Amino acid sequence: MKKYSALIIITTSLFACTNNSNGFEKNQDKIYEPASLEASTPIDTRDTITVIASGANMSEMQFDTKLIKVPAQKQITIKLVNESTDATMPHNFVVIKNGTANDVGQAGYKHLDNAYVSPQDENVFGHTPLAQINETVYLTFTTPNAGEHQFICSYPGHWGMMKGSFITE
Ligand SMILES: [Cu+2]
Repeated sequence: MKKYSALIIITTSLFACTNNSNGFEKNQDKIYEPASLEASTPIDTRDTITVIASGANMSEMQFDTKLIKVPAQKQITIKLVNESTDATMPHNFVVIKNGTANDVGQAGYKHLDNAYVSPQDENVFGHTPLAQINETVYLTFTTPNAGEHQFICSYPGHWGMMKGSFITE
């Protein structure tokens, strides 16, 4: 019986490590598999990966994934659904060079007219418009070269929590 309890504790702490302290119980990797993608085509396009943003406030806000894995140099569509329940929680989805979240967020701060992304930002591969609550927005773009990139929500104050790995291979 004692052994059994110890095992549960170990399992629980492993789980806590991989899920941060933010309670991402809905969090799941999104790995490109042609059969699993929606055939729906918002802008005359191909493969769509749906990402859901949720949370009623700054401590709950989250994407439903921390890892998106897609082919390199392929045109795909990201469908961002904003399921946040409070009007102060607009979100976007921005694909950026690895490690540039703060730079992109700071640079975008003044650019409400461009979904809080600086139009000239060389760290940005692509971004959706801002999605207000209950809105869905799309990004159709050609994925970057093979490597490890990131995605964030660049809405002011969000990119620290709303981010994940965007792997192309
Ligand atoms: Cu956000």
